[in-house]
Amino acid sequence: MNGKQSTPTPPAGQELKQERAIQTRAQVLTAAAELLSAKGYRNTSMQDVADRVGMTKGAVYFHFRSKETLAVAVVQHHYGQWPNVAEHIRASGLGPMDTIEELLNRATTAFQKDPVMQAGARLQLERPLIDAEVPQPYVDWTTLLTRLFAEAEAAGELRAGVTPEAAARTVIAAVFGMQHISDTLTHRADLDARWGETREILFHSLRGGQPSDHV
Ligand code: LUB
Repeated sequence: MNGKQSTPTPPAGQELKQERAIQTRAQVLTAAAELLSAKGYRNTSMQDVADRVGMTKGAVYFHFRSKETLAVAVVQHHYGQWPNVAEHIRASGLGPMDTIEELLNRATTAFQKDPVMQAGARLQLERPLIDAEVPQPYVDWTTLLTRLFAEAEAAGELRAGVTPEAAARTVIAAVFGMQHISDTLTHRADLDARWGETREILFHSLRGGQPSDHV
């Protein structure tokens, strides 16, 4: 900061209004994610979103100028939260490899409980239907995990001969495939069990160096 005040402080009333607008936008996003994850892109209308959130269609359009924009925002949000979650876990004192495991535990829980995560996954499968620039799938997660695996390597936690990039790509392939198969076959009812076995096999082959106190 250079000490120069670049944005004048808005009057209190205006701040409140902005705060409410942010909250409303988040409510619309959540309602849209619930509908999109359950019914898919084609069968969800802006009117459905408005009805679910108890607003007029015009009010929804004020926050998202099209269904395409809303779908893209849901997908962006589905990726956007994870770097912060990773940082939070890392800051809690876990080492890099344990951080990766915990991050994926949380992603698995999100696949079961978070409509934004579920909608994001569904929208990526439906991306040919969406006439907008939907973020490229897999790349954000691969970037995030590559960074964490590089830290694991530096800490001597990554098995010798495994590169951070290959580890990241392999983990994302496994986790994406695992949750997709679980969704297709059981609507993710068996996701905990499938993640448990995937995690054991993956991390057994990824962890290296001297045995740590990890159990
Ligand atoms: C993640 C999905 C669903 C990967 O990265 C992605 O694009 C993902 C949808 O494409 O899960 C696993 C964390």
